Amino acid sequence: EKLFSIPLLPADYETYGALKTVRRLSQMKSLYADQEAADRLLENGDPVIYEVYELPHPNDETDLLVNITVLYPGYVGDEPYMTKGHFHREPDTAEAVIGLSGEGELLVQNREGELRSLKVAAGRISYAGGGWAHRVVNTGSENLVFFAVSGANIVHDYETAAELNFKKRQ
Ligand code: PAN
Ligand code: ZN
Repeated sequence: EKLFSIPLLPADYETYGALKTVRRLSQMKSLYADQEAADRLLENGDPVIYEVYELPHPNDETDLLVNITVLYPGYVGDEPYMTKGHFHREPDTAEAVIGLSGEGELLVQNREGELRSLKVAAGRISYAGGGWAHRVVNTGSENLVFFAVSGANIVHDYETAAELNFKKRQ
């Protein structure tokens, strides 16, 4: 359905048929700097780092992707929990992140290697134009919940972004 109005809450998204993707540490371990700390965490289970709620949508250039992400608080060594991070490939279009609760940073890096950090908090919009790989880091002690909107025809390029190794600098 191309007309809807629902609350910007994970539970309402699920009721509306959102696909929920759960990202655990084991699925993104290599992205963290401290591999020994990651191994120690994995000995005691496999913590959920974040969950993405994606409404069903046509992969159409005339539509929008309107995801909610719940990024949990925590650390791998001294590095806060973060999303995997990606570029948008074909087309390399922008993304806006709107904070719903909690606090953190939108880390972005371009293909020239320039690294920038934009604040994410409730009631704020952070905007990354095309050409910026983007990842969100939870620097607080509560869930960081954010809404992200981009064109619906993007393809996520995780591989190139993983090579950047863009990190929260302490
Ligand atoms: C966001 C992200 C979401 C999860 O909706 O997809 O926060 O992060 P990763 O996709 O990097 O695992 C977005 O940027 N969409 O394009
Ligand atoms: Zn994106």
